[in-house]
Amino acid sequence: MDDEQQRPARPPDSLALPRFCGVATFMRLPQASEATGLDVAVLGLPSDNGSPYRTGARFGPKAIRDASVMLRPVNPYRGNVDVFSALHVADLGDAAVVPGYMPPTLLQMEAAVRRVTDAGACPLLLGGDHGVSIAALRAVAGRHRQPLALVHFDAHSDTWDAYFGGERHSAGTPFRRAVEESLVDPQRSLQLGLRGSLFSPDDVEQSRRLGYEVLSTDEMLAETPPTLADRIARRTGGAPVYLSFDLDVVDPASAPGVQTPEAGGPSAREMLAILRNLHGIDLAGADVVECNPLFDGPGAVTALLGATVAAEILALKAVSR
Ligand SMILES: [Mn+2]
Repeated sequence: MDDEQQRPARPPDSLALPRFCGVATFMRLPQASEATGLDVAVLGLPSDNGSPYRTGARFGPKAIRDASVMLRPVNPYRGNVDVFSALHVADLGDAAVVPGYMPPTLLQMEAAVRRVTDAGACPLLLGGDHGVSIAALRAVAGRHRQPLALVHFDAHSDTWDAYFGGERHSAGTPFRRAVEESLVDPQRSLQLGLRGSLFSPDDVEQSRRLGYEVLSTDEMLAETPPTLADRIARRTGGAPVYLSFDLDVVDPASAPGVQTPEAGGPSAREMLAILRNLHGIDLAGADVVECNPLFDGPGAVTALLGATVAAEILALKAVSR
């Protein structure tokens, strides 16, 4: 027996296991500790301090990253753009948070997002409950020194004034605070996908009084994805856009793993068609929030949808450059 035969069998390189296992980064991107030189930085905001009811969104970033490892870099809905050739992207891990304590958590998350925006990169944020968005908006609007155009997909307006006798920061309040703090220009902003039961008849009107354009789920789905995308582009009018995507905008059949499911929403397919048609958007920051793996269905369908939505946002950014 010669040396060649005694050598243990080793698979050729082409059969080496891809890096699907172990600690996942978003879409198996490289990890980075800072955003210098990046076009987009993925950052987790693992807080559910703002959840009034079904807590667990703190595990959302981890679940979305785990589900994202099977996603591929070429997007056939955007002219086969190879997202990671068009954009320098890395995963910065998660912001520090203080579980159970909203004010210090908001400060920690804002500081983490500022490290991205100060480096000139666009943050792609993985929540977390929707209460994280106010921290992100403070950082992104601060960087751009102007109110942002908000494109907000959600079954709920999240423009309530306070919860539990005066608490001003929760998953239900960020988009009122954002107007009060001049972080968003409501005249250039839309809330899309609202539906379901209300606390009071005023719940939707309160958003319109703040200046937002509001489309219910039925109104959103009455338009074709291209005409809806045109409407969003006209409304945002070239201002820097913050896109906030609450996974509960999608029907609970496609996204059961959320804090506040609302029956009767768009399917995953209908929602992705809308995202894949968006154009004319100068994306300054984005979040995908309310993924709660503790309530997710078989196959982690909500996390997979969250990962896919985040990948579509990256593709939008890639073709906008
Ligand atoms: Mn929300």
